[in-house]
Amino acid sequence: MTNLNTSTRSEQVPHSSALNTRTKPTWCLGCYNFQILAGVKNVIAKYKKEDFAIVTGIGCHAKLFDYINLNGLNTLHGRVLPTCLGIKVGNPNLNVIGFSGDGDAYAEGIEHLIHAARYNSDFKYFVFNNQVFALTVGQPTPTTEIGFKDKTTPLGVKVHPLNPIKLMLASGATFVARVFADVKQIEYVLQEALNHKGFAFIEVLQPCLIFHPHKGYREKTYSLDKDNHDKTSFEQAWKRAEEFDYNVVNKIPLGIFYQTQKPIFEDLHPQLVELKKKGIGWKDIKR
Ligand SMILES: Cc1ncc(C[n+]2csc(CCOP(=O)(O)OP(=O)(O)O)c2C)c(N)n1
Repeated sequence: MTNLNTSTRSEQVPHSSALNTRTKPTWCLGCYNFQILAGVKNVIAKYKKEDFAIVTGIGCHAKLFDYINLNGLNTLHGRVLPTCLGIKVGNPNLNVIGFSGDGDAYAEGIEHLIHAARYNSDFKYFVFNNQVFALTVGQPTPTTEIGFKDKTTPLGVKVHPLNPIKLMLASGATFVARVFADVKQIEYVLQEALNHKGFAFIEVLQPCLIFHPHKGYREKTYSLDKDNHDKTSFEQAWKRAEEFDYNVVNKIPLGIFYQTQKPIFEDLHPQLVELKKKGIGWKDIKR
C-alpha cells in the first residue's frame, strides 16, 4: 500500500460516516452488498480519504461507487482493471481499489484480469461473485454452476464453471484471496490487501438474494487460517483452490490462498519511481 504511514489517522477514532454520501442505496433489502460496503468503509475510514481512489464496473456491485464519498471512476462494464492501472500510472501515490461483479470480471473483463495479475501493479481488486449477472436479472456468468436455469438458459447451464482462484494463481497473482460477504471478513481481507505490496485479487462470495440465493452456502465455508494453510506455498494454494469448483460441493475454503512478493509494475518504470519519490502525480509537474 502507498502512504500507509503518512496517511494513518491512528490518533483519531476512525469514523466511517465521514465516507457517507447523500445517495440512498437502492440495493435489495438485506443484500450482502451492504456488508461489503460497511467493511470497506470501516477500513478506509482509518486513512486520509484523499489518498484513495475507487473504480467500479457496471452492475449491482457498481452502485457502491455512489455510496462511498471517494474520488474515482464508475467505468464501463468489464473495464475496471485498465482504469485502475491508468490511475496508478497517473499518480502512483494513490491507493486504488477496484470493484467488479463476476460478470464484469470473468466475462466482459476476463482478458484484463489475466494481465492485471501479470503486471502486479500495486492496486487492490474485489470481485463480488453472486454467480449471476444480477442487475440484468440473473443470467448465468462464467462461474455459474452446471444445472442453473433461467429464462435465457431454460435447459440449464451445461458447461463447467471457471475457477478464478486457479486462474489467478496460474497468471502469477501475488495475493489471492476469497472471503464471504461478511463485514468482518471484508475488513480483515482489505487490511491484509492494503498491507500487501502489489496486485491483490479478492473474490467475495455474495449470494444474490433474488436471482441466486444459494441457501446453505455459507455453512459449507471454512477458514484456511484455522486449517493450517501455508499461504506461501503455491502447491498448497492450488490444492485448496481445487476443493471448490463453483458447482455444489461440501466445502468452500475462505481466506488468503497465496501471497508472495514480486517487483511491482510502478517500480519497474523510472518515471513512476520518480513521481513516487516526490509524492506527486503527472498533473503536478510544472512544464
Ligand atoms: C459492454 C456491456 N455489455 C453488457 C451490458 C449490460 N449489463 C449491464 S449490468 C450487467 C450485469 C452485470 O453483472 P455483474 O458484473 O455480475 O454484476 P452484478 O450486477 O451481479 O453485481 C450487464 C450484462 C453493459 N452495460 N455493457
